[in-house]
Amino acid sequence: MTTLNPDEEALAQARQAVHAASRIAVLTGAGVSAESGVPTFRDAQSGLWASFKPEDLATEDAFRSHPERVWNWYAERRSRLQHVQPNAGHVALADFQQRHPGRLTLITQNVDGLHQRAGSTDVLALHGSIADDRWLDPCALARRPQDACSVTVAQPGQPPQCAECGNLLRPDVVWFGEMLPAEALRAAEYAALRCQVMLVVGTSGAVYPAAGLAHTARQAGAQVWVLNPHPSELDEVAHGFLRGPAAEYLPLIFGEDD
Ligand code: BV8
Repeated sequence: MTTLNPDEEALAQARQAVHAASRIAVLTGAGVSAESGVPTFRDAQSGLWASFKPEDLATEDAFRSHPERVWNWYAERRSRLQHVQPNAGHVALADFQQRHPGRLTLITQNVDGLHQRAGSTDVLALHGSIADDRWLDPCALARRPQDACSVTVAQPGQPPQCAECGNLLRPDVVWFGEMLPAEALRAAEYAALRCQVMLVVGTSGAVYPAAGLAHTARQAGAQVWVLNPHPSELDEVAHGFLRGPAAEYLPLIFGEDD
């Protein structure tokens, strides 16, 4: 009998727990996209953004005060995403979901769309999508609520603007201080309450209410695993730890039965 090293032991236990469960919840953060080459949310900002903290750019106030700065931060992140692919971790989750319909609920804090591009379905995207835009304000000239702005003029480096009322387009993400999409959050809370196993992957656990879902799962009796090469603020609710990279560990946990 070969003795497993602690990591192999933990991986075997996590794989066993996942394959024995009929209701699995997975909560991911920026770390699941790290091996696709997408800087994590709190990686030291580089280049133009070195002097800004993401939390100070990802707010409505920041956008209203410096629309170009915030718009261009998103433009740079969007252009980077044109050149990256989902990694083996994204694919392992998508393949498991396809092999076992209805067994795995994927909840993500990420806005990069890589889970969806890997083939995951019904992804609960708590913080929206960086690929989409929406109007900053209701149309100032609308006679009816459904009359949204339609005419946009786009100056390079500026957010597109309604030529008639001056409204700005903004990224369709959830900024700090903004409510999360109610339906996605409700479904995520439901999954956290009902799951038998929750895997928390690649998140520092600093942002709420998303991080609170791990507490909800733990309190509801689920077995909680944290997959993160580094300590996180959610270690306190974990039963087990997988101290490695998501792109390597997720295929080992969710891969085909031997
Ligand atoms: C809300 C979209 C109700 C934008 C994001 C004052 C007023 C209002 C609210 C608050 C307040 N004070 C606090 C709050 C709550 C606030 C909050 O939590 N603040 C924190 C900073 C304390 N939350 C909110 O504001 C939320 N809304 O509460 O509404 C409300 C409303 C009004 C008034 C009162 C209450 C909205 C939060 C959503 C913010 N938007 N993103 C954008 O992306 O531009 S959050 C942002 O952080 C990203 O979505 C990101 O996913 C998320 C969490 O970060 P992580 O994913 O964990 O990424 P991070 O870099 O931190 O960590 C990466 C991890 O990966 C690390 O642990 C690393 O070790 C690991 N890793 C690295 N490599 C790998 C790896 N893991 C595995 N494999 C690897 N290879």
